[in-house]
Amino acid sequence: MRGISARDALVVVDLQNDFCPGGALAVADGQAVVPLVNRIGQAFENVVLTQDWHPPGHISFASTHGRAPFETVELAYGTQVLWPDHCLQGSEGAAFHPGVDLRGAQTIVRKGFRHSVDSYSGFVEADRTSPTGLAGYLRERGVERIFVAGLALDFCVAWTAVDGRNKGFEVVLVEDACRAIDVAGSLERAIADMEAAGVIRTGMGALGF
Ligand code: VGL
Ligand code: ZN
Repeated sequence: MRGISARDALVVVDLQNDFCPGGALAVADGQAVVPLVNRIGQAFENVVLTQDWHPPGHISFASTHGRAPFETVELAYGTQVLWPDHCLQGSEGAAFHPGVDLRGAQTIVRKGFRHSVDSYSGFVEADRTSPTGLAGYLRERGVERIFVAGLALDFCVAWTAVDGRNKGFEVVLVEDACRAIDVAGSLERAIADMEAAGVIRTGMGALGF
């Protein structure tokens, strides 16, 4: 693998309080990713953060449908897993984990901000047609390859990685700098989807971090 240069970007996915222990949609051991991502970030000239950012009553919230978290509903754009209310715009839960030290990060891409469309992916919303602008941003800045890490491996990280491939980027998953939710086979499916899309799976050690 070629060395990291200005043609690379680190995409840090959803390192937010609500995805860490004590948060509304806590990912087991999620906080463990924070120091790892801080370390990786130092090697990159280009760092981008994604931030899950939902309005009250968002369509992905179980409470919106009077259902229980982790059930699913069929929406116009397909099957939607229902989540506890999380990452409410402007809330403490939506803030980045206080340990995140990526002061040099250049852009924060917010997603899931439209009431009726979720967005796991940092590139394209769940309707699979509405772009967030991230691909254009990266391309215009000369980025050809992205490294992806963060939370949760089987949802927002995986969808971001696969869509990165769909948008024509080389994609490297730093797998040990991620943690998964793992509900109803989601982790196994996410790994298979990333493999099929040509995402390169590797870890901190192999990359020299
Ligand atoms: C995520 C479920 C709902 C994630 C976001 O960041 O993986 N998962 N919203
Ligand atoms: Zn969400």
